[in-house]
Amino acid sequence: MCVDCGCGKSVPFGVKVLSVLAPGLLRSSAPAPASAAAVDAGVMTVVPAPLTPLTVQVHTSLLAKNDDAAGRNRAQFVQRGMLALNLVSSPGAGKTTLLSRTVDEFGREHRCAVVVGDLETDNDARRLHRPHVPVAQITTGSACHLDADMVARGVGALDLTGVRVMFIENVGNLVCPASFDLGEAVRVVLLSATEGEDKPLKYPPIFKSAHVVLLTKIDVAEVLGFDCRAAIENIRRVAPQATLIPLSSRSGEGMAVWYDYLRQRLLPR
Ligand SMILES: Nc1nc2c(ncn2[C@@H]2O[C@H](COP(=O)(O)OP(=O)(O)OP(=O)(O)O)[C@@H](O)[C@H]2O)c(=O)[nH]1
Ligand SMILES: [Mg+2]
Repeated sequence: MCVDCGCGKSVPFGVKVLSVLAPGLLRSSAPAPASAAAVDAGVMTVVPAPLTPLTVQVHTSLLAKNDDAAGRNRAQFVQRGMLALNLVSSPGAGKTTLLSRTVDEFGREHRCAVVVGDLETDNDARRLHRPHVPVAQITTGSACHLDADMVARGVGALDLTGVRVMFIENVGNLVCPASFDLGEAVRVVLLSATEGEDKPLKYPPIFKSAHVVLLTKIDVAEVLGFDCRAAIENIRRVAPQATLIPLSSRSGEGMAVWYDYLRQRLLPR
């Protein structure tokens, strides 16, 4: 978790909007105040004994603050009649490719918007931007996950007129995003054929928190020697609660099942 890997502190982040109405508009957030963890770090160095209880306390308050913001996001999504999904995976599992195809196909039927997080660059926002798709890129600087406050800033920068589905592409990371509720209704975890069948066993918290697991890049599974059956068994063992959809954003196999899943979860207007 973040407090163990050292990322659990407030960091400055940026929001860049790519939308129909305001292409290229840049909004930078004010730097966040230094966190209690950073201030306390010196004390912990001098007196190492209380380090463990103090760390737990910081973690708890960090997540409690995030949960409050996530609750506000969730209420706003429901009030606006928007289905919000948080897409999580290791780097390169195919989140942006999946969303590009989804906004081109499903997005013609139901208006979609995207908030996408990366440490640096607006590459993914540019890949996702279409005249009919408002997109905000969050650059987290050093944070290896999105938090609910970042999402609120990104969503707040978009023109949400007519939007039925809000996709949130999280920073590529199978560990820390598991702890951060963003206010989504559906958490989507991607496992790609290029990663190996054992990842659900090695990174169980994120899979246990999933409503749906997408087994991606199945078009290249055979050539890679990726054992889809073993991967599916591992997903089912760790995440029996999740809907499992094997698909390929490249060949299109399984995409119709994904769109059906989205359709069934749309909020009434
Ligand atoms: N063969 C194949 N390649 C895919 C598929 N989906 C994505 N890719 C490729 O996988 C690479 C990474 O895809 P992205 O969509 O950028 O992955 P991502 O999860 O958004 O990556 P980050 O945002 O950096 O975490 C790209 O070269 C894609 O072309 C797929 O279904 N099949
Ligand atoms: Mg991406």
